[in-house]
Amino acid sequence: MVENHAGLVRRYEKNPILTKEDIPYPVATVHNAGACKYQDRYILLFRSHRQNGRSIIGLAESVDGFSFVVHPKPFLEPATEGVFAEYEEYGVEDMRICPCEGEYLLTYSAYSRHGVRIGLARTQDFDKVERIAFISQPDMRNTVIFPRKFDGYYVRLDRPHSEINPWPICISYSPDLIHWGNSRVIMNPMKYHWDEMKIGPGAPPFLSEKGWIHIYHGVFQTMGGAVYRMGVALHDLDNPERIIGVADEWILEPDAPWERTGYVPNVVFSCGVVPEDDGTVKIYWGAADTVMCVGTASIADLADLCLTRAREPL
Ligand code: BMA
Repeated sequence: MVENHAGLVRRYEKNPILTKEDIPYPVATVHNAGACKYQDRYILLFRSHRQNGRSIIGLAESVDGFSFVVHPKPFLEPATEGVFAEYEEYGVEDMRICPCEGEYLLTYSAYSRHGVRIGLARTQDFDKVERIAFISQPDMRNTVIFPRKFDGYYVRLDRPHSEINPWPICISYSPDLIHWGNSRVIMNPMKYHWDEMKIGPGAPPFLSEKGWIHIYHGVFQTMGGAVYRMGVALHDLDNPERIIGVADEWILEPDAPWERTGYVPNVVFSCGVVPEDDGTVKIYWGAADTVMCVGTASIADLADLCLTRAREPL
């Protein structure tokens, strides 16, 4: 394992763990995978650009979380009929696997001539997928659902866009997964800071002893283009809209050669984590929108960083 500059996230020494050569159908990239553990197997639902520039979702599985085998067929491609076809015409991207109350909720970006909105699907077995609904209007991306309900409500973090306050993280609630409301902005990008241009939910939140840990992405615009890094925030255990602390420093930035160059240079972007019983978490990220990587971190260290090196969330 090699330490990154902050030492919190340890990169797996055999990164990248998936490249387009591992995919048994023609694709240009494999990145931004949702992740979970299902029946003692690790599952990645990754995004791939087809050679027409539009994205689909593929499935890979592993027994150790590091060495993955890809299924022969894609997991989800744009729908061909009905309302889903209309809103998925340009592709499906960046799927999150949200384990919630005994099932796996899947959120993804659906692109079409109408913009980008969030699709919600579910699976019980990672074989059959049932699309449920679109749960946002355009333009919304990056939606993660907490692993449990709070006072009977599902809770999600998402990321809308407005000209007045571009790209903050919001929270909203739903009794039935379809109708969402009571939304509030709970976290903003910070001026002249590594996440000043935009922030967005990354992986579904997971538990630490101090609260829910949410790994998010932050973007900084430079003369050489945007740089995508990862940060961490700690949410209250019983009231997830209360952010206890956001770490002032990023936890991972593009550094390895395959993170610095590729389809989109200087990107590390996580859609999935797997918390383990030994107090560590496996963090999966897409590198330069081209390959998949993994690293590990101590869950307690991530929580501590949010408490000891905090900045204001709003
Ligand atoms: C964002 C999304 C991500 C992507 C990132 C960097 O806007 O499209 O899927 O990884 O840009 O290109």
